[in-house]
Amino acid sequence: MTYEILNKETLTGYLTSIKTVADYFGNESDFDITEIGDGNLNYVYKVRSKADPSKALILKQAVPYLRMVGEEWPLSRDRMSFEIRALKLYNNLVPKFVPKIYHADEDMSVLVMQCLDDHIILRGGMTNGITYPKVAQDIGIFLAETLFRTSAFGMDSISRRKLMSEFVLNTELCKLTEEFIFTFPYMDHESNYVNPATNEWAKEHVWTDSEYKIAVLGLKNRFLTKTDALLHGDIHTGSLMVNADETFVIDMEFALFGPIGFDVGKIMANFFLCHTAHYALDGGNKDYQAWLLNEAFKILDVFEKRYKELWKEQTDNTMLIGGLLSDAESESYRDAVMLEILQDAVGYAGCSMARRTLGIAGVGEIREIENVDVRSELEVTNLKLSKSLISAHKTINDKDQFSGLVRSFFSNCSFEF
Ligand code: ADP
Ligand code: SR1
Ligand code: MG
Repeated sequence: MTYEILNKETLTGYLTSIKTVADYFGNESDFDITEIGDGNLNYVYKVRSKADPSKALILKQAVPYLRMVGEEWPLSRDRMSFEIRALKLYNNLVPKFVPKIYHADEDMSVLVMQCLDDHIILRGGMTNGITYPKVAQDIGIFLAETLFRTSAFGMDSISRRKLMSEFVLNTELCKLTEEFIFTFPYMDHESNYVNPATNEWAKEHVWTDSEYKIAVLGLKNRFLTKTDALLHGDIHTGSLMVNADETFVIDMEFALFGPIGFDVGKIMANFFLCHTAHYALDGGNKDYQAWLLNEAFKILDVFEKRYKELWKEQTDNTMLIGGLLSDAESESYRDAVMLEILQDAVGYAGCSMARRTLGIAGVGEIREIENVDVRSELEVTNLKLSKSLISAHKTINDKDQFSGLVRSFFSNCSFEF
């Protein structure tokens, strides 16, 4: 089918022509259709059967521009092909953590998938101070399974190179990350967010701090050149849909082969950002803030434990074959690889703190605070944490040091809002 941008009027015709969708809806074609996209890039429609409202599906379509800016910012809709490929792969690797696919159409840049009707975006829940008992465990397992099983320790060489070839041309979204996470926030760039007091602080402590900027460039270089595993590429609390029992990962259009620590650090940073926001959101609810930090570090614990288990189970792979290393050698080599991931995670968490503060795409729990002075105090706090993480990342030797750094940073923060 030739590409066309769908709308509420044309959606029904498109959907009813797809057999899996028609079967799902029992050939009913009278729908309630709502555009629910709150993301930065695409259009997302919830399509519900009027005859049986318990039946609903999601249709996501990429348009040839960046939604958050508009048609004046062209962006290839190829991004949907990478989301489709990654979601198909995740449906094989970790089906319980991702939506089922009903239809995938690369020509139309469309994905029709399971509607997570009983789930909400984790960022919204965390902004409202809700705890989710399973979320850290689920994220840790999701990360370990997807990252290990697409790494050179979890795949044979030929299958892995074929898989890499399916993602290598996700050029435009990789470029967005290169610019919006690793470049623009560290300079006085026209695309940056504006809050005068925050920008004043950034001028003095970020944009003119050579050591910091060069350390960020080191992390950018690793992002560009290190192909540890297939990353989600945009895993933050807005890409997770949750309830008390289940965690789903969505929105994998940024998928690329890159350094494992990027995904691990990015999601952890989003818990730190929310921790900062809570100083203002509910006057510093210490119990909730403690939950946020505990969960962030639980993600890391669960990830590391499961990753090591998978390593032990998988004896022959691209990197290691039986007989190459003794058990003791294997363990010490594995510990060295895990340490590299940890140090990367610390550094990339630092980059995420800065990009969500100074870059165009912020986080709602802070950007939506109306009082600009309060907001600025929180933003400066996030920048200070970013600087600490980035300057320390290569010296962190274990998870406790990482946790100690973040916990002592926050325990020295006090605000009077
Ligand atoms: P974008 O790529 O533009 O960032 P997302 O994939 O993040 O778009 O989707 C935007 C919003 O649509 C999400 O924040 C969520 O509210 C909703 N959404 C996306 N996928 C689903 C789904 N499978 N079930 C229910 N809601 C969804
Ligand atoms: C212009 S950058 C937009 C951002 O939104 C996506 O969710 C990614 O995080 C990207 O960096
Ligand atoms: Mg997206």
